[in-house]
Amino acid sequence: MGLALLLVIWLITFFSTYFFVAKTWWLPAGAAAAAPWIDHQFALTFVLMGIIFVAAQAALGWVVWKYRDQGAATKVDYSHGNTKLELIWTTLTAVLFVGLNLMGSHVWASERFEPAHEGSVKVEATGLQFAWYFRYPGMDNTYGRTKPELIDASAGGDAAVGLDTTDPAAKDDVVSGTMYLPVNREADLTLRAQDVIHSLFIPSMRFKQDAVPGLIIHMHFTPTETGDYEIACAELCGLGHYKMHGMLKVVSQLDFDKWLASKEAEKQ
Ligand SMILES: [Cu+2]
Repeated sequence: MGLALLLVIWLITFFSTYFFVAKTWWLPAGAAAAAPWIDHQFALTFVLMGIIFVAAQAALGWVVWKYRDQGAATKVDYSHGNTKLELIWTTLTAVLFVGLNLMGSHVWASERFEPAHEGSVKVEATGLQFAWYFRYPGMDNTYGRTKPELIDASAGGDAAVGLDTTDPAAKDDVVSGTMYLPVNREADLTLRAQDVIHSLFIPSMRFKQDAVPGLIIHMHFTPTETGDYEIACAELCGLGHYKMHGMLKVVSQLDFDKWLASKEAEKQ
């Protein structure tokens, strides 16, 4: 029985680890400026935790087998354990945990707490059940006023975000169901949510941030390769959560300008 348990524990461990080593379900290739940093941090965390996980499970299997019932009717005695060993592994875990957090905090904070660079392109992402809308401030680079009472999700477009068209700053605002961004230019993102918490997840951009009702959250990232990238909602936000899918099209500056101009023309 002890041997059978050892085999089961080891088999589950090695079988499940295999998929991570073989990268069966891995992230798509990174296409943002911060992707190499984030991937490095991600890989480092994974390798360290993987080694610890495999070692701990291997040891568990071995202990289960070594201390199996061997039929001897000796009395079991209580052991407190080993204080020195407990201190060592608790300290090591704390050092590892705090260390990894400190290493990653720079990348994390630089996208959130530092403002976007001059010349970045402004985009506002609004999450609602169950779609993403993206708003561009237009020529004046100023977002027009929005009002909750003007929100009409079923109408889509301007009404979906509750744009107040009487505001002069709103005249040139462009609302789109697809996110367009020029390549190699920083995107200055503003995240909003209308109903419940959503999470804007663009795996190729290594971007994931919650959108919370009542909060305006700023973040920025720089796409470095043109192409079409999937957007998902990474927060279980209701029955239609699975279909809260969008697309990000990273295009040249010229194509971006053309697209924005055509959307402006549509509004006139
Ligand atoms: Cu959602």
